[in-house]
Amino acid sequence: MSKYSWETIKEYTDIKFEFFEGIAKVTINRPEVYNAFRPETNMEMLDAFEICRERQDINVVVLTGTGDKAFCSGGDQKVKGVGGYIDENGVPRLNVLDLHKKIRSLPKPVIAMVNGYAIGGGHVLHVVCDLTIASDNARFGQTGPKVGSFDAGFGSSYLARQVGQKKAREIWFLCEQYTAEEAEKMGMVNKVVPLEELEDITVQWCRTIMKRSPLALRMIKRGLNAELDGQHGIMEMAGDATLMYYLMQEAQEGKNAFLEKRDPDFGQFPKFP
Ligand code: S0N
Repeated sequence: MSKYSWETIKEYTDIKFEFFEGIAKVTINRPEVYNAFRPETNMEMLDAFEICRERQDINVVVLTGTGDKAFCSGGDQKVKGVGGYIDENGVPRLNVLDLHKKIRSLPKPVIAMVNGYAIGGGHVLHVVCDLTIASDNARFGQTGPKVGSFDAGFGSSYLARQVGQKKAREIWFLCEQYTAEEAEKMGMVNKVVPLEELEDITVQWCRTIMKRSPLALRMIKRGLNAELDGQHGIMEMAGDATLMYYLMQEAQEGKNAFLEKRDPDFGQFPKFP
């Protein structure tokens, strides 16, 4: 039971989506399968993250799982079929990849609050979040090559940026589990705390982050992503540069001159060295 007054933002089947003092919390709510995701779970999370992007009163997002056993145990093996995870209409999907992109693109910080197993695709979910705070009972690991799957995308390349190439290969090749403390030492977890303090510390971190400049945080996230994301990362960073330019008088002058059918007077604006 949380001591914070989380208010439901929207009702879903597989997730809880709540709000408290500027923080949105997305909770995978399938404890019977250790919060494994099925296509519907990912569709709901995609919808929730889109709301996080749009809502002005949401500053930071926390991703977690219900209970004290698991953050997320990856793709639901019970609905895995030929070509992917089978949705309610019988269509095979790999739509957790869309969620990875969504989390990385979100112009707000996303914190994984890891409250137990972060395994397989569940491990990748914490990897793609901006920060990870883990309870001391958390366990981390990939299982793909053991259970017939793999993530050669962010789940390996971005993981390698966090823990180094050798460790990333070890994690994927051996499919062992690592303690929260080991994961912190490797550099893929920011902080390990007692389970009973996990939400408190996460809220504390959110409150600190919310005292910082949102636009500065946004640009830092973009820059750190761009370093790994190639043309796509540059495009997102360039998009934000355009956004900031549109906030300036210099950009307004161009538009106003067009609408007023005159030459723009760009000479009035400073050329910083
Ligand atoms: C988490 C583990 C280690 C916990 O072990 P423990 O404590 O012994 O508990 P269990 O008894 O095993 O589990 C408790 C109950 O939960 C069910 N359950 C657990 N995990 C899953 C799961 N992933 N799917 C369905 N059910 C699960 C158990 O069955 C049990 O329920 P009952 O008692 O009713 O049987 C351990 O559970 C474990 O190892 N779990 C499996 C971890 C795993 O292999 N996950 C899948 C890995 N693969 C992926 O995630 C796919 C990656 C992916 O999604 C992807 C990647 C790239 C591109 C696209 C995709 C994509 O597919 O979309």
